[in-house]
Amino acid sequence: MNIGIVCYPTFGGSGVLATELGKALSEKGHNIHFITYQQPVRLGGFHTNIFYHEVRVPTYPLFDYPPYETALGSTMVDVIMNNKLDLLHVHYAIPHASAAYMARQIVARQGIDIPVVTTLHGTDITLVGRDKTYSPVVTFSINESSAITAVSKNLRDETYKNFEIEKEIQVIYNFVDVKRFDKKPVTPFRQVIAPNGEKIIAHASNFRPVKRVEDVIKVFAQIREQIPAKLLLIGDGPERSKIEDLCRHGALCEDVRFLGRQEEMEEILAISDLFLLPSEYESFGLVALEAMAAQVPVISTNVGGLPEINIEGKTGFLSDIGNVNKMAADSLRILQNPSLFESMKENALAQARKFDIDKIVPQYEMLYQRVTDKVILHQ
Ligand code: GMT
Repeated sequence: MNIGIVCYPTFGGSGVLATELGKALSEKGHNIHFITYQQPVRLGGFHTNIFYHEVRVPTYPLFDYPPYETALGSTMVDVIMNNKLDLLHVHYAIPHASAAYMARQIVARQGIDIPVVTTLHGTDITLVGRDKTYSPVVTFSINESSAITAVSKNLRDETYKNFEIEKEIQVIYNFVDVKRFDKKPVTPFRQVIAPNGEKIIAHASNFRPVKRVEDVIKVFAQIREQIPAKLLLIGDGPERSKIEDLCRHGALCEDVRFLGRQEEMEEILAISDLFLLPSEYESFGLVALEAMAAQVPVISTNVGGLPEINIEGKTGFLSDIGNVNKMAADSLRILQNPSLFESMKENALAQARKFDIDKIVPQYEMLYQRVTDKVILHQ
């Protein structure tokens, strides 16, 4: 099939998922056309049947706000017409679903019917989309999609609760390529980070308030009071300088490393002993699944889709939002108990396997067959 994938090209979970999906589909023989404003970060390398179409947004002195949605819709039309696309799969509703609606109407005038699959990822529904500035357009464009998917049951339910959705929302969970995370820890790397055999705790996010990175620091401070430990902070975003201040005040600087945005998560997770995700909300928590695939137990909150991924007492522990004392106690329980640690590592990997790329990508292919009426034949 010729598939157009529209996504944010950045380090956010929706862009990562969309890019990994495109790569997996291309390996199965589909032609994938990414339509976005920058090369997606996880794309890398050369792939014979992956194409990248950049959305250019020319500026003009009149525009205080350059009209990205118009530029995106026009690029979609161009790609549909010139590459005989069979369908458009848009990740993150805003503004991708409404731009796809517009493109679909335009090509319909030329006698082309292009199905649109919209995948809801989280903040497009729970934070941004619910705002009344966006909600009528989000509701309309979701309802106009040929098929709608959500990345967890929780996100599906939140969408039904907050929007008047007239269609079925299918849950297709996010996935991870378990093979990619099957790395042996690189001893010299571990020694640089933890020269005296300290435990290594990791957190990765876009450092937005919803991630509650402050709680990561609070939990880490309590862990470090009890055992030698190092904290790796991966990612960047608006809260970063506040977090740096917090580390300085708590005299934690020596034991906290800010690694910035990283593409090779598997290398960092391979040397990590525990992953912290104390978010106020996660529709899924893709990064927690990646940690589990690397056999790293997860300490998370119990919000959103997280309980569907992180299983209490098996793959890690879950706490109420802000309960840093429990998160620290649970972390120590795992780090100080070798047999619990080993069993959680195994359980984490077993749980990640349930969300393996090989199990989830065919679910998208089946959906594509349904909306296009085309049968996919793999050699
Ligand atoms: O976490 C973010 O703020 C980024 C956001 C995105 O759209 O890139 O992530 C959302 O989608 C991810 C992929 O489906 C999910 O794993 C994240 O849980 C979700 N984030 C939130 O719900 C806050």
